[in-house]
Amino acid sequence: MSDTNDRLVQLEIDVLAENDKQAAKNRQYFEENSILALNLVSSPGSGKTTLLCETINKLKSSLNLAVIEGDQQTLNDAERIRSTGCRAIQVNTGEGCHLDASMIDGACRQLKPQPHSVLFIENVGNLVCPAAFDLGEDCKVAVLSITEGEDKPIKYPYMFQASRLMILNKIDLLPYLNFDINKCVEYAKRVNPDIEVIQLSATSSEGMQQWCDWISNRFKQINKK
Ligand SMILES: Nc1nc2c(ncn2[C@@H]2O[C@H](COP(=O)(O)OP(=O)(O)O)[C@@H](O)[C@H]2O)c(=O)[nH]1
Ligand SMILES: [Mg+2]
Ligand SMILES: [Zn+2]
Repeated sequence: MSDTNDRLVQLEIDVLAENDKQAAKNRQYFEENSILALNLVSSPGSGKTTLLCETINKLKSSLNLAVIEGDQQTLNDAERIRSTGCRAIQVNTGEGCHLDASMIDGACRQLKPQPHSVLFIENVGNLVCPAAFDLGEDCKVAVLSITEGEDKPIKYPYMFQASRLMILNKIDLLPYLNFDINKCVEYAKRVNPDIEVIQLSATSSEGMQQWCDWISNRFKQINKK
């Protein structure tokens, strides 16, 4: 490898090590306050914000919720979330293509999620580097919409390895597409045998109850500790 490549690799290692230190602090803060932080990762347009709005509408009467929205530009998604009545803060990453742990630290200082609450983090749409950046979350949730094709878990394996749950969204469109759900689940399990899978449609509501139950169960588990 050339000197330049060596330096680039070292820089990447340093950046990730620095991020991991802040992520550990975030995780401690979340644990001490019994905050369930879920990091939603996906490509742009898989339906994360739509899913969050529907999820908030279903859970807001039973759980305390807040959202950190990550996008390169615009305040659109935070405004969509706020229209549900839920507190939300937008983080714009500019040229950056992922959220990092210090951005979450800064956002939490402003947002002040309440103890015993669920904090959803919508990451920047990108199936690549958000996999490498720990935010201190309880877990990553990969949202894959069926319009993207069933091969994404093997094309972007790190994201699906890093996620506890894969949501297959937009199943209302199944009649119009050649999407092989069994194959997609098999690919996801090939890269992560422990990955859980929920099929749903954020727009038709099918499967939404299973997802809401999944959140409530995780919330109960972290509150038992
Ligand atoms: N048919 C269908 N469309 C959906 C569903 N969920 C989201 N969408 C649409 O997908 C597009 C992108 O959604 P958005 O929530 O902005 O995705 P994000 O970029 O991941 O936050 C919008 O036009 C949504 O209406 C779904 O379950 N079914
Ligand atoms: Mg969005
Ligand atoms: Zn990135």
